[in-house]
Amino acid sequence: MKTTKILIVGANGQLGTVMTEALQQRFGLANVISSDLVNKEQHQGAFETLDATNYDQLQQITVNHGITQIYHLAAILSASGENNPLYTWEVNMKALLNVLEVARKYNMDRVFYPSSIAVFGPAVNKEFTSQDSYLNPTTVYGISKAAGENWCQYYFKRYGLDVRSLRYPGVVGYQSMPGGGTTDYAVDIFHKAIASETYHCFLKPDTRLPMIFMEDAIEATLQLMSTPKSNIKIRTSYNLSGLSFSPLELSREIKKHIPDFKIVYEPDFRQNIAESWPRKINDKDARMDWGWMPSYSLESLTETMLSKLSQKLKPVS
Ligand code: NAD
Ligand code: AKB
Repeated sequence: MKTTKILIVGANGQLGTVMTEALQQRFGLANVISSDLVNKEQHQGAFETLDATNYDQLQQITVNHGITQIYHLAAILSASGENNPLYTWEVNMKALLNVLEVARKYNMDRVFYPSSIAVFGPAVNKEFTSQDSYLNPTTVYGISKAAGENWCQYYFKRYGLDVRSLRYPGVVGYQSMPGGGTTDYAVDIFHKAIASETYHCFLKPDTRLPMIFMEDAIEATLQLMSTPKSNIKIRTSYNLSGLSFSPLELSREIKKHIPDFKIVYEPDFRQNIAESWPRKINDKDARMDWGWMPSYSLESLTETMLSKLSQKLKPVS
């Protein structure tokens, strides 16, 4: 049996930072190679500088390290994507196709591709969006993720490549900062609350969105990737649910711990993006096929974010 050697593409990002550590713990430091556009020296173990839109670089790293699995996390997210639509399409699609091609050519065991709730648009039942809802995304990011999911299924059906994917909701974690998404407010708000600053929220108070705590997002990914192949019935991408809340509900929960916390609402272009997305996700297929069950509620997410961030951001005396 060959040793599992994992390449993480986009390892410096919000998810990559935490995913790298989780995979290193599970597979050993020597078997996980992190990569991104620049080396910020934030990871233990081997790091490779990689622009995933460059096939030759990706191939070289694959050969040099004998890579058997790729976790492809690099992307331009929803809000940043709207500032430069064609560049976003170019990065999101080219990088994915390079990953799929290199994985096919080198007969890799498995590939992980994160999709998003952004694949959904105005056509769905927003209150409980089911797996097979019609996809009519309104952002270039959502369009690229919907196309990406279909490419993953194509590589599975045509070449037998074992690509697995999750439609993550907005990820909330204390370990890293989010990068250019519409759900970023749900992390930023905690940083302001702890700094005793007013939070200027770019969404309206009642904008409820699907979210997931970082620990749950990582657990779901590891669970999906270790499930026997025969249990994976969906080869586009699995709906995944954690919890749902609005800025008003989150701010009320924060105020239970920090009564003086203040939030003001100044919606911008991200409001339209948020309004095009589901408010709650139905993930019954993930629960049925590989036993998914989230652990965090709004109460436990808020408590954990506040206590972990307070420890992390405490001034050194
Ligand atoms: P992020 O923006 O924080 O990180 C993305 C990383 O990709 C960055 O470190 C960036 O430098 C890197 N990158 C960009 N272009 C690259 C390129 N050409 N080559 C190599 N690296 C490149 O994103 P994230 O929040 O960590 O998200 C990871 C993945 O999960 C993305 O595919 C995203 O669409 C998906 N996702 C994230 C969320 C969320 O809430 N964080 C929700 C749904 C889906
Ligand atoms: C974003 O807001 O763009 C991401 C996502 C939900 O895909 N967090």
